[in-house]
Amino acid sequence: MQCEAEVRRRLQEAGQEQLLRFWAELSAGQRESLLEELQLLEPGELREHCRRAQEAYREESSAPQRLDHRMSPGHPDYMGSVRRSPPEQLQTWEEEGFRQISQDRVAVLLLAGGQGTRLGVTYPKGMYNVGLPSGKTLYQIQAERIRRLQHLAGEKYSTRCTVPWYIMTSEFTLNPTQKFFEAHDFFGIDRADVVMFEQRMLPAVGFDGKAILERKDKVAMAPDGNGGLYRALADNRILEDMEARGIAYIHVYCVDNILVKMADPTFVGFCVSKGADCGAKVVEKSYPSEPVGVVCQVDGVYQVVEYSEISPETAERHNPDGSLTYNAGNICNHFFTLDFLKIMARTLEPRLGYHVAIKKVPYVDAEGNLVKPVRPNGIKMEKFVFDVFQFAQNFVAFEVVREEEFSPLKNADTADKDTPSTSRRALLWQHYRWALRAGARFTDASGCAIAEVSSVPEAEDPPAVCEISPLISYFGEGLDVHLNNRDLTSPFILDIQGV
Ligand code: UD2
Repeated sequence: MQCEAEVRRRLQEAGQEQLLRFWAELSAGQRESLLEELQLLEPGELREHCRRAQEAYREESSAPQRLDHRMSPGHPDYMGSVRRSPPEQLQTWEEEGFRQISQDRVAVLLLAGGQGTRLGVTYPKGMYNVGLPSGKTLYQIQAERIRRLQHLAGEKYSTRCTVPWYIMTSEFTLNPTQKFFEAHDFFGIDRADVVMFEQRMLPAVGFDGKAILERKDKVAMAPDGNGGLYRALADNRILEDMEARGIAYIHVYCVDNILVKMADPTFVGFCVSKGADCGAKVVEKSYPSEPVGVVCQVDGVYQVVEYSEISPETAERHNPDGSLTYNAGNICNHFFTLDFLKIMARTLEPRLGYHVAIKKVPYVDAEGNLVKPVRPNGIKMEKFVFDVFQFAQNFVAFEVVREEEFSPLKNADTADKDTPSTSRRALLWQHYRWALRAGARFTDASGCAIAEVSSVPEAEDPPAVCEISPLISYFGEGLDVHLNNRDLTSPFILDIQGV
C-alpha cells in the first residue's frame, strides 16, 4: 500500500489534498482505509474528473442541456411492434429466439448497481418483496423466469441449454447481492451460471470542484452510471467469459421492472432476424411528461433522450393523427451482439459522454460535523447504458405492450406511480388475465362466484388474486392443463409444489 506522503503528493497533483484534512484526527484503522481508497484514484483522472464535473455543473445551471432542435422521431422502418405484427410473424421471431437460446447463444445481463435512493431502502432493489401472496422478491421472480425459459427452449429443441445470468453490481450492492443469492441457493440456478461483477465508482464533487468527504476517513463515491457497464465488462473480463461460453447475443435489462421478459425469445428473434447489432424495447408513453427516456434520432443517429433533456413543448408534440411525436418510451431493455459489446468496451467507451446529476450528498463540514444537506450540494457524473446506440451499424427498436411488459419499481408507496403497490398489481392483473384465458373461474372464500373484469383500472387490485409461478409459465403459456375449467378460490397461488 502507498504511504501517506505518496498519497498526499498524488492528491496535490490532482488539486484535491483537502481529502486528507482530517488526517491528524484519524485512528490507525481509519488511516489505513482512507489510504486504501485514495490510492485507487489516479491523479490525472481525478483532476480531470473534478474539472469536468464542475464545468458540466456550470453549463447545466446556466442553460440546461436541451436537445429539442436536434431531435427527430426516426424512420418507422427501424421499429417492430407486437401490436402491429401478424401472429405468424411474431411466432417466427419467437422460434428464432428459442433456437438461439437452445444453442446456448443467449445471455441475460442485469444492471443492478444503482442505489435505489427513490425507493428509500438500504439494500439492493432486487431483494425487494412487493407484497405478492408468495412473498417472492424481484430476484427470485427473475431467476425463475430464466429457469423456465431454459426449460422451454430445451424442450422445443431437445437440448439442455443454459442462459447465463450476468449481474453488474457496485460497491453498494455486490456484498448483499452475493449473500442473498447464497442464502437462497441461487434460486435453483447453477451458481457457475450466475456471474456477478462490479462497476467502478467515481467521487462526488462539490460545486467548488473539490471531491467531497462523506466521513473524515471516507470519500463520497457513487457508481459511474449504468453506462459504467462497458468499462466494467472490460475490467472484469466478462466478454472473455461470454466468448468462452459461446454467447453471441445479450439481453441487458434493469432490475426494477417486475414484468421483465428476460431473454424474451420474440425480442431476441426479432433483433437477430433484422441483423441488428443493437436494439431497444420500447412502450408507448402513457402521457407526454412520463419520466422515461424516448428513443429517437438526434442529428440523424439513434439515441435515447432522457426526460430531463427534452422541453415540455417537445414532449407534448403530436402527429396529425393525434399520436405523440416522441412516443417510444425506453424501458431499459436492450439487445446487443457480443461483437458490438467488444467494440464498445475495448475501443469506443472513452467516447461516451458523462451526464451530470446534481444531488444532495452528505458530507463533513470544516469542523468535522456530519451534515445531511437539505439542498443539492454535489455533482455526480454518470454514463448511460443506451449512449452506445449512436455507434450501432444497425439499430432496431421493438414496441411491446406496456401492461404485459413494463411496471417499474422506482418509488416508495407514498408516491402514486411506480411503487411496490403498482408493481404488485401489474403482475397480479397479468396473472388474472392469464388464468381467465386458460379457462379458470374464480370464487371467494365463501364459494360465491367473482364476476370477471377485463379492463385494468390501474389503481385497483384485480377482482380475484391469482399468482402463477414463473417456473410454471413464462408468458402465460401452458396453463390450460393446470387451470382449464377449474374453480379457483381467491387468493390462489399456482406453484410447482401445488402441481
Ligand atoms: C432508466 C432509463 C430511462 C427509462 C427508465 C425506465 C437509463 C439511464 N435511464 O431510468 O430512460 O428507461 O429506466 O424504467 O437507463 N444502475 C446501475 N448502475 C448505476 C446506476 C443505475 O447498474 O450506476 C442500474 C439500476 O440498478 C437500474 C437501472 O440501472 O437497474 C436503471 O437505473 P435507474 O433506476 O437509476 O434509471 P431511471 O429510472 O432514472
